[in-house]
Amino acid sequence: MTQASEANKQAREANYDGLIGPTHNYGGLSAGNLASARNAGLIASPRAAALQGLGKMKMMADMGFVQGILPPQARPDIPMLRALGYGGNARDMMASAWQHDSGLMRNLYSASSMWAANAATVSPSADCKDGRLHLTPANLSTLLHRSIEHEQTGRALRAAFPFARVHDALPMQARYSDEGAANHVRLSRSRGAQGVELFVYGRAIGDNAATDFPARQSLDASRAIARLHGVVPGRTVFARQSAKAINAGAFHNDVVCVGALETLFYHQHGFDDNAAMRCDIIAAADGLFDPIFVEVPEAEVPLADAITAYLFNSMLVQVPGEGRLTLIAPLETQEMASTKAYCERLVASNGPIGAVKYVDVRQSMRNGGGPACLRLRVVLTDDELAQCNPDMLMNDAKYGQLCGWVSAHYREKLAPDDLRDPALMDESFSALDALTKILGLGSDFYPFQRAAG
Ligand code: SUG
Repeated sequence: MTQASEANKQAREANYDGLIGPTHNYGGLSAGNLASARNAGLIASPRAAALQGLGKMKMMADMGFVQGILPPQARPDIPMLRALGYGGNARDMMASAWQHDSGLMRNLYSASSMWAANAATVSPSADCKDGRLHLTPANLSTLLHRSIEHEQTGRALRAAFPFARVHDALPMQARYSDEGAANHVRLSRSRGAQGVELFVYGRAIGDNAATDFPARQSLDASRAIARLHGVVPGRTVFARQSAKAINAGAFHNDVVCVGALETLFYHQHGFDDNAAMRCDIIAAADGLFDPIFVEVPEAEVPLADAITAYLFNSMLVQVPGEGRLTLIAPLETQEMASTKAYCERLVASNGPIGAVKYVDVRQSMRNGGGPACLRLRVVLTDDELAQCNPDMLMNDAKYGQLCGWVSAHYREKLAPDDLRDPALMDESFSALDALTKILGLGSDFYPFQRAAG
């Protein structure tokens, strides 16, 4: 065995979750995301949301996984108000924006950076020609409230992974619209071995398979990322998400598909051409591993049920010391008859998935964000892990500190009209200022900290 492959064996998958921010609310901002539309205007609980997210992170750390924390972004986005021509101090700008364009203010208040699966596309060092970990922050150009995330996301990723190659987001243009890891799956024999990267897109330039809802990932974006990361061309697959899935509310591929190690778990209607997708993966994996496909038939779980219950927006993980995989699904999957029964059969079968565990992330789920949306998977060798920012990793002490921080700073309830309260900005910024100390981010991490200096 070569030295390199020996070292590769020591890699593991870390999950970096987006810490849910103090302005979490139900803004109805995401066309094509059924939960966001259905729950628009509900009263949110930022505190419960953040504690649910922290509970999931703690559970993962307790199971023996490396668990990281990505900070929320500063909201409202004051620099964006200035860029749009509002003047005066922050309160003045907000007052006139609320008066002239309340929709804009609702976008600038979104806590959407919590959905870390959209933070970036990640290619582990074992897949990249230069042997480095590559990350490209997603430009999220389809929706205004998400398009303002990428710059600060890049800053957070550079703080978390100082050794990695963190690229800039792709150009902010429809041709390159990119939603990050939510449309990307990596399959491999072991974490540290070279893998196959599956890029899933919803539309290509010049095609006319129109969808009722926006197809947020373009083929050109996926191709550009594969190039930027230097992923070996023969080991990449580009597959098209089905228009049927997008029209049914699967605004990201991770609503109908999840993969881990050799296993791809997906819905019958997830892809345009399942057989071609499987053939392409088998060819790309030749000599590396034998892919295992678990296709969920429409007859057992109708697409609409899969999307409502978020069966596939689960984390598919290999618990340290266990052979078969565990699916970490939202409680909503247990509450839907078809998905619950399917999970029972899945576990009872001899397949690659041996357990299902349910977690409560209801506050996020009401905005269309399940357990998988909340995390960014990053495969790290031991060497790389040793260079990660230790303050951004979860452990018992960090969990206690962060729960205390949430309880001290977050509102119990946030109704749509509460966003008009200028005190919310002050509360949020003072919470985030305190957070920079807990996560070792420095005193110039947020734009409001830099403006003050
Ligand atoms: O982009 N929801 C997010 C949910 C993202 C889920 N992520 C993954 N599937 N990986 C979105 O649609 C709703 C915000 C609101 O309506 O207030 C929102 O942005």
